[in-house]
Parts: sequence; C-alpha cells; structure tokens
Amino acid sequence: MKPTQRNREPAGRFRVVALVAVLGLSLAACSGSGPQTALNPEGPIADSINDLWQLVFIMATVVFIIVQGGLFYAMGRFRERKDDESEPVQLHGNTKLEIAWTIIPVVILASIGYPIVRGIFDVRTIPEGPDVLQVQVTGHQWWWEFEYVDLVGDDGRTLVTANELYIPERTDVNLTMTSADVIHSFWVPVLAGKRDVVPNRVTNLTLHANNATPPDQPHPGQCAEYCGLAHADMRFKVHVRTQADFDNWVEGQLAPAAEPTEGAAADGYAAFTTCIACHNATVAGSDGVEDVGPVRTLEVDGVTFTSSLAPDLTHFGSRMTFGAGTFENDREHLARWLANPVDLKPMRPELNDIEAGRILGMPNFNLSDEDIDNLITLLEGWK
Ligand code: HEC
Ligand SMILES: [Cu+2]
Repeated sequence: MKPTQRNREPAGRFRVVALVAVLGLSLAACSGSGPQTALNPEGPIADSINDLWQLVFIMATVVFIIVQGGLFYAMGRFRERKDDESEPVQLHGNTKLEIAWTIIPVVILASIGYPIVRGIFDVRTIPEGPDVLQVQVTGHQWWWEFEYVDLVGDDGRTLVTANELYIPERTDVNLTMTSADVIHSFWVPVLAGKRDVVPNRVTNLTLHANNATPPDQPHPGQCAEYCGLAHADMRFKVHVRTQADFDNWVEGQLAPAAEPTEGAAADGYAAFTTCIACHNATVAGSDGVEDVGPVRTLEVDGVTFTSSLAPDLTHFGSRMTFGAGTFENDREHLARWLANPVDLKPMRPELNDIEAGRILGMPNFNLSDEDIDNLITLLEGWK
C-alpha cells in the first residue's frame, strides 16, 4: 500500500461523518416544532402562496434530479480509463439539441411564471365591501399599533390597541399600513405573505383566517425587515375569534377604563402621571371620559393614522403579552419591565425626543417597589 493511500483513509471517514452530520442537521430543520411557518397555511391567501411554493418545489426537484442525474451519468460513462486512450465523440453546434434546451426551459419557466404572476395579483387585490374589516397599522421602533377605524365607541373614539390584533374568522381584513420611523415589514406566516411598512407611504395587506384560535394560542407575527436594535423583539399576536366572540371583545375595548378611587390601584393611578407623557389611556372618572395621555396622528397620502409615542394602555390587562408580543403579561415580567425596561428588551431611550415624536424605547424611571406594585395592580385591573 502506498503511504498516501493509508493517509487518505481516516480523512475519508471524517468526510463521511461530516456529511452525515450536515445532512442530519438540515433534516432536523424540517421538524414541525416552529410555529412561524408558512407551510401550515390557515387561510386562503396563505394557501395560494403555499400552493405556488409546492408547485415550484416539485418542478425544481424534477429539474434538479434530471440535471444532476445526467451529470453523474456523463461523469461515469465517459470518465478517463487507464486502458482506453480514445476520446468520446465531440459534439459542436447540434441544432436539434440547442433548440431543445432552449425550448424546454422556456416551457418550464412559463408554466411556473404564469401562476406566480396571477398569484401576485390575487394576493395584492384590496378587498372591498361592507363586510371587510378595516384596520390601520402603524409600525414603530419596536412595536405595532392597530386602529380599527370603523369601530367607534359611544364617546366617538375609535378602537386603538397595540401588539395584539383581534380578527373575526372567515372575514377579509384589509390592513392599511405605514411607519412612524423606519421601514418595517408585517408578517403573519400562517395567514399571508410579508408586506413592507414604509414611512411616508401607505401599503396594504389582506388577512383572512379560516378558524378561530384557542385563547392562549394566537398566531405569531413578526417584523420581517431589520429595523434596529430590538427588531427581533418586534413581534405581535393575531387572535382569531368567532364573530360573536369578536363582537364581545370589541365592546370591551371600546369602553373606557375606570379611574380607581381606592386601594393600591388608586395609588398606582397617582404614579401614572409620569407615564402619560407617552402613554394614552381613555379613562372614565368623575369629570367624565377623557384621554389622559397624548393622542397623536400621522397624515400619509391622505390617510390619517393614529401614531402614538407608546402603546395605548386603556385595556392593558386584557393582553396576553407585552413588549411587542415578547413577554408574558404577568406580575413578574411587568415588575421587571417597570424596574428597568432596557433590562428586559434592548432599546435606546436615551435617544428619545418627545417634542419631535421620536421614541426609541421606554426609559427607567427609578420607580420604588411600592410604586411598581401599585402600577401593576392598576394596569392589570384595566381589562
Ligand atoms: C418616554 C416615553 C414613555 C414613558 C414616559 C413611559 N413609557 Fe411605557 N413604553 C414606552 C414605549 C416606547 C413602549 C413600547 C416599548 C416596546 O415594546 O418596544 C412602552 C411600553 C410599555 C408597556 C408595555 C405595553 C405593551 O402592550 O407592550 C407598559 C405596561 C408600560 N410601557 C408602562 C409604563 C408605565 C407604567 C409608565 C409610567 C411609570 C410608562 N410606561 C412610561 C414609552 C414610555
Ligand atoms: Cu420592525
């Protein structure tokens, strides 16, 4: 045995092990544990996108097998042999072959291209009519604001919430979107494709969900365009409800929060004066119903968007999560948030400029443990 051959053996085995490891890892990526997958569509729009991907995947696989098969066949069949010095037949300028390998790809591309272009137009069509639920979306670094422009309470206020979108099942929902700062992208993988959310521009996206989600299992959504420090924590939830449950939710959200008059919640309300520099809450007190914090809007292409400095807290206690769909809404997480928000979510509040409307996170107010406790009681009571 030649020395080089002996050396080659362990290296060869290493390569096999490495190959198996890489293949294993890539296959593990196919396990069904990821909830943010576009491969389990939950509505007709996501279905049509998934169907296109299946079609393209199957055709690409067939082409891949034919091309690679041909390659390996040629490598084996025409490889150089020790006892055979002759060259295989050389071809040049075979008109039939050239016509064939021009026409076949044209046919393949056209048969993929037609359904894709049709699909793009389908998905981009803005639904119309009285049954369409209209929701305006404002992207902020690093949270989402939702306004249901057609859902108006007795006091004339529209329904405004943050980071948790409720929609009725089997209903077209037209999102009209803009950004208060940089480019974001709105993405609920099981319901629709991604759509950029761009400052000074209005974009639209249609959502349509087949079935209501269990109360504790909303569809996950995520900002899909890198937008700075907390981009990965710019998430949201989509709760799908039966029409009756949705109507109940709307009724609750349109009612103002109650101004507490005694106990920890009332002490919390006293401490809340710090918070209303940025946060609004619609509160029913002795002087009637009022917005205690700033209500700001943004005019883009003739559309008026609600564009607050921070999430509306009127019904904070009814949310499952906070910090843009990132943390469980419970006392423990809220206590950590109020003690030092930046400790929980990476943000840059030192760059805030309230006058200019530029907010990059919630600052630390060095609240006492007592204030934190009282504020939590206040906010969790605002269901
Ligand atoms: C300088 C503006 C500012 C002030 C003042 C402020 N916050 Fe915030 N707050 C924010 C911003 C911005 C967010 C959104 C952060 C994110 O998720 O990226 C936020 C988020 C929150 C949230 C989570 C909301 C949700 O649904 O995700 C709570 C709760 C909260 N703040 C409570 C308070 C309380 C209580 C005070 C008063 C002690 C306060 N904030 C004062 C800017 C502010
Ligand atoms: Cu973003």
